Amino acid sequence: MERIIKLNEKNLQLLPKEVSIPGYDRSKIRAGIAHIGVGAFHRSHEAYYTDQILNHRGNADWGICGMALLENDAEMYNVLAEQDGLYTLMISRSDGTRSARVIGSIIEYIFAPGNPEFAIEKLTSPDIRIISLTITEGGYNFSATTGEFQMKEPLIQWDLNNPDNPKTVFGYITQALKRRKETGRAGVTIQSCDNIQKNGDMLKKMLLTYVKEAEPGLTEWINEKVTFPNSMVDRITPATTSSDIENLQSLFGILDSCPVVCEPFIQWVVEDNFANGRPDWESVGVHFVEDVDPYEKMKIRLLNAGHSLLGLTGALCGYTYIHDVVHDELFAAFLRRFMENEVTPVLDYVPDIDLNAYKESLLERFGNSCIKDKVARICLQSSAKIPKFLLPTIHDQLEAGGPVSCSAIVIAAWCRYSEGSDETGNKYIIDDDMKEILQENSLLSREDPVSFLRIEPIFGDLLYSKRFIDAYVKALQCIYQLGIIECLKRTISPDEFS
Ligand code: CS2
Repeated sequence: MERIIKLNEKNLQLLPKEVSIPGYDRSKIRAGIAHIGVGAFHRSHEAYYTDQILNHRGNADWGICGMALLENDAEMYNVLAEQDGLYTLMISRSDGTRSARVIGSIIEYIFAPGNPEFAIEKLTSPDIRIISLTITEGGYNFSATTGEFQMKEPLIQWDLNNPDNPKTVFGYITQALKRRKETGRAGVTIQSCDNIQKNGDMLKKMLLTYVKEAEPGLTEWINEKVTFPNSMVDRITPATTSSDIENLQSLFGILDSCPVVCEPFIQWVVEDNFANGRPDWESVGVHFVEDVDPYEKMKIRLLNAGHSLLGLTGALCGYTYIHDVVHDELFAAFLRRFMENEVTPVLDYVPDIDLNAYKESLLERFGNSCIKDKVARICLQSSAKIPKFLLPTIHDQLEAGGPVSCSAIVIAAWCRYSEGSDETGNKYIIDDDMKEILQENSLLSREDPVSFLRIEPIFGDLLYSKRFIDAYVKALQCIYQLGIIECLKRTISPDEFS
């Protein structure tokens, strides 16, 4: 591209014709949604759906005000501010074709640590009718084993003592709801968009526990005026790299410092339970249903757990990209076996979904080499992911007397992964809030094979299931002695696995 255009409002009309740009006048859009956690996933998913509906008449009240609560979101804030909230979404298909669309739905952006009062006031504003969140699986602050809110966490304690200068989502939202109640404002919907089963119910439970301690008088008002729809969200969205930024320049002539690359597939299944109106997202393909549970269960236990399976086992062989892992027939066969034998039997009936086609589509989606999704992204924060993605399947199978051997291999691979180097000795960084204990217990496992399972906040009482321990120890010994490839081979041809 000869001509490079810097992305901002004033330059929108100068962009090449093949780049879609907002078809609406952004100056006429008001924010009706405050979104906390403006990472790549929000920008490929909810912000994209919302950008589409803003092109339809009658939705001008449903722009997004992005909100960053974490100090390390400052860079993203500065870039988005410089680009007037605009960024490019580059959809990469597996045949190598890409399309670029400038998303205009984020019309305001607030960096809360710089001015918490301003952020609280925004969340209190009557214009804001939906507060949505992508704060990652770890952001909900519940114990993996008890499911209870962790009141003793230092940041939660900080918020309890500094209600006007909070740091966590619980502190911010509580303060805003309190002010809404005091000023007689209407209710609001709080919409979780994270990969947690019954994410809305979970969020409600966590928030009410916090509120009981921080503002007990608010509980009733929340029960009456605030809804927490459950939802299943889906679109594979890798972290943006510098080569994505370069590709956008060379292919489309756009200079954008915070583009997002994602797959073509997108899905959002939401419980239609909104306290104070919502955009007509159904007109752009969002699926509203009465009960999201079977959809979430299917997605989290097949897609997300499938991802972790590929990431943790693939990392041991030194793979960098998820597509390379799944293009290896052995890993693909292992994934199919896990989905078929261990996950499918404990799923519920999912209306309107052909489960076999869904599972095959996952292999295709994981295999998209053009999105360059990294093993490292999948493995990060496994301590927050595995308890939500995989442990429920193991527990259900143990209760049903069904197979757990593939799941045990994934946990054993996670233990071996946590040593911090792959099977050829290459070191990598373990990006996990629990990395010290993970690494310590994984190294101890060479002597005491169940040491990793002793991490009680993750595994709870799994340590007391003899059937699981047997499968796990067998898998771990096999990985230690013969390596992950041999371990998978023996699982795929069980006769050889004695
Ligand atoms: C991934 C998800 O974080 C992970 O481990 O499984 O980010 C996954 O890509 C998305 O949930 C897809 O919708």
